[in-house]
Amino acid sequence: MKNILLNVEGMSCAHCVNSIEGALKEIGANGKVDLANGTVAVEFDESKLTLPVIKEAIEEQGYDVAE
Ligand SMILES: [Cu+2]
Repeated sequence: MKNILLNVEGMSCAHCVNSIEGALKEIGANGKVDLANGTVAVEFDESKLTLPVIKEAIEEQGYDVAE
């Protein structure tokens, strides 16, 4: 498993947390949102997922992932 920390803009409440963590779960990743820091810790299997797929899942929910 690989762990990454993404800076995500636009997260402000529990709804955002659920949207993002739910979207990550759907693609098979384990996400943990930190609202105070504006970050999402993502744990995923590198043989099954790639970073672009993870970013897309978050962006599809309406949030911007910073490089
Ligand atoms: Cu929200």
